[in-house]
Amino acid sequence: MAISGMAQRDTAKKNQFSDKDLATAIYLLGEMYPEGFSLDLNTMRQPTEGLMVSYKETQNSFSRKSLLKVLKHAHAHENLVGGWYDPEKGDYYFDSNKSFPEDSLAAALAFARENGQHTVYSCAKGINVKSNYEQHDLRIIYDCDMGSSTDDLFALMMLYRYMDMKRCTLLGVVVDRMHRANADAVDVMNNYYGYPDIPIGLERAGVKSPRVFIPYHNMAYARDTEANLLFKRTVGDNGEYMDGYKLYRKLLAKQPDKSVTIVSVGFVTSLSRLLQSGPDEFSPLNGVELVQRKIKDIYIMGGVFGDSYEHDYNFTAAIDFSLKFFELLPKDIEMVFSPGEVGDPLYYSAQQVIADLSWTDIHPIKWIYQYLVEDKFQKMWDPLAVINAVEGDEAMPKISERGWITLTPTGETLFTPDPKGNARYQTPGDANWSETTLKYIRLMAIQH
Ligand SMILES: [Ca+2]
Repeated sequence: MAISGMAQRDTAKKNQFSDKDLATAIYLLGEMYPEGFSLDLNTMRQPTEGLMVSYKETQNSFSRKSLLKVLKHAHAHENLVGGWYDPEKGDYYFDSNKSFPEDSLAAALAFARENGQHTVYSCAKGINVKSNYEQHDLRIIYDCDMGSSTDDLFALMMLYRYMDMKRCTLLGVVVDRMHRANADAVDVMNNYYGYPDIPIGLERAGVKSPRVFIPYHNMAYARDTEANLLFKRTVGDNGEYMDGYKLYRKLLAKQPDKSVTIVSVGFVTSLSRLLQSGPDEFSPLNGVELVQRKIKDIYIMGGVFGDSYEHDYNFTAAIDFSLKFFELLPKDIEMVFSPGEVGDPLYYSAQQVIADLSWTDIHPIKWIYQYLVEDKFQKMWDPLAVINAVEGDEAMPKISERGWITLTPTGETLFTPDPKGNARYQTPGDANWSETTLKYIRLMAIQH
């Protein structure tokens, strides 16, 4: 480290800047970029990629006089300095930075936590990623209608990334869109992202022939030019998937009371069957009792609370199941809805997806985009329910007051405000929020 630090210092010297000159230049940069900047002292340019984390040794270096110490540390390390202006205190903060590749977010976050830093800054995306999250014991069951829109895939990808970041445990995945191929697609995703043993359940008595927006259910059987299967699987062709509601019962029975978070981004068919289930080999409790005992909250992608005349597709397509779900769900379980209008501006184009996955030729999502996706319906609705579940209220700039939500037989979601209600819904963020959130999803997508 010392040797390379010296070498870098020589490069900086070649640029003919004394540390005093540099301190002046950096101070001026701080004034020009109050929201934050990074500077590579080797090139005297702002880095366009890399995940920047500050070293704790230069923490609390504010004002101009601290800059010489910051420069000394930077010369001995990576020759990277950064700064930002704290409007509350009226001080400029400067620090020596360590850079990680853009695809090493988990490592950058771990370093940030070790160094007591609140954020990691992505130079390529221009966004901060929080590192100062509390390590919750967050247990998630992901319930999706895999095999139609691609946002179910991205939401699942986010969950694996959050697992990499030690922010949650994914207990299992329930596929509520019938047919084995849709569960096989999840099997591929589990294996591809390094979690081959996450159990998968499959709905077998759900919505008959629902609309398919993008028929990617055959992804699990993709082959290369020599007819070898492209993607690894754990369950394989001969293994069995448990019924979705049975997997719920098996998983819930083993969890501590009030500890499980459900992320539901498809039909509520398996949840409805769970609520109507009776005692079995996994639990002496009936479905309602088991849900009440074990589930803490449910994050749902769905509902229509604005002026739209179009009813929610997922609830309407499975209306009998949806009505039972709303009727039987115990009223003390927290519900947070992310309606379609919140995700509508998060448009992740096929071109961007393929570019973001350019680090590999073989990737299940990339395969789907290369062969099946025409550029439509690429809005990132489902990942929002995942982000909200893992990151909590902080991730939502706007959220409704508390109330109760009822579902009408025609699929309308009616909201009645009440401070004692169990439900809230996310409301659309501004353009800046939508842009930042999409960049965050894209940053997660390039991790590998
Ligand atoms: Ca979905």
